[in-house]
Amino acid sequence: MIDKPFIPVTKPYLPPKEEYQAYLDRIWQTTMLSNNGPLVQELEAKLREYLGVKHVLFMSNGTIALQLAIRALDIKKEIITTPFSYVATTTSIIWEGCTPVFVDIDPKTLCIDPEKIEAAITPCTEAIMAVHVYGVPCAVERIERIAKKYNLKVIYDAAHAFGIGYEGQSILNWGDISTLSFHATKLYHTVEGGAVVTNNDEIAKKVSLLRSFGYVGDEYYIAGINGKNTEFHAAMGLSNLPHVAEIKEKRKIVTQMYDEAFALSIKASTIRKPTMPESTIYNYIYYPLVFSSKQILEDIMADLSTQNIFARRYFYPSLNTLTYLTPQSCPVSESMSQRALCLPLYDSLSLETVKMIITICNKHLSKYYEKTI
Ligand code: T4K
Repeated sequence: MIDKPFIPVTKPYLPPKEEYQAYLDRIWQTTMLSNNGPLVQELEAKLREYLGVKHVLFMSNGTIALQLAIRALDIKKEIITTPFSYVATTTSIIWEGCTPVFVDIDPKTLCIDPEKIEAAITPCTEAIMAVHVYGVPCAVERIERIAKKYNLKVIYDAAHAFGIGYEGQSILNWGDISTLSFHATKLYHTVEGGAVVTNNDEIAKKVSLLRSFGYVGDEYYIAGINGKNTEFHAAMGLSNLPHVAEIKEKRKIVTQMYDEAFALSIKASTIRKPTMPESTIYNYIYYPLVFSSKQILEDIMADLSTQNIFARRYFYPSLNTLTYLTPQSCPVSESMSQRALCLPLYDSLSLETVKMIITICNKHLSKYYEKTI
């Protein structure tokens, strides 16, 4: 047992208890606990305004949001998707009875490579499900052009893209649907939770029905499911929302410390950070580094763990290699997933700990740096 504080890759923000309690008092007054209660409605209204989008449908998690997105768009066959993501991106496609067709990623952004999408389109392709991985915006304009040309639907898994701005507006305004995750490990959370975001009234109406068993009153319209979330989760979301700016600011400070400390290694190409368009307003959700070899990553992870510090291999393995799928080749993603590591990043992470993480990383990086000069 190591006698050192446990430093995980992330730690949830918790709001001042009295702010959460004030919302709980309202639940005790109304005794509405679930089924689209007043706090869920208030949260959805505040999120619409905060995110600058037309419809936000609060869900029980980000995975059901992806599944309902697929259902609402009536997709049944092939979905072109990225292999570099959390496993839920792929499993949601499988759970909806569709086939994931993997297109390799752009080594610079780590998002789906738009240059490779057209070659993967078949008569069975119905949609593109891309991920703004680590909050890095996908090549949305090019994806839109391809989707128009081949009459495909576009779903953005925006689980990491809460509050991301691109070209002067929310990144969530692209595609037919974007989905969010409000899981405890996210920058903004509702303990468990997620959302479907769309600017299309018809889609919003259908998702709303699908989320709640497919009926309203005595009218049963479609075969829905239970994707609802509760008043308690909405209360956490309402309590956390006013603190997002301060959470982001603290994460930004840590990010800048890492950036400065690793500048030399980035220059020497011992490590790389995913690049994003200049117009991006970032949310500081992750601090990913891509090392020049798997060995450096493993050495650093092992050394950090001796100090009870746990960086995480988001995202490993590359999803095209999942054993329950028909093998498909995506060499860039396979290589990146061997070498990508997220360092601890959260608002309450002490700057002393950040310095320790930097010292450990640089001890290893300098060895490789010396070898290259
Ligand atoms: N699409 C994408 C691109 C996603 O990244 C995700 C989820 C989804 C879709 C699906 O959304 P959800 O259905 O989950 O809403 C985590 C999260 O469970 C998952 O939400 C997230 N992405 C994924 C990237 O990461 P793990 O396996 O890394 O979580 P875990 O439990 O190991 O937590 C990491 C560290 O955080 C722990 O070492 C300690 C700390 N922690 C965690 C929790 C849950 C806390 O301090 N408190 C906590 O309550 O998956």
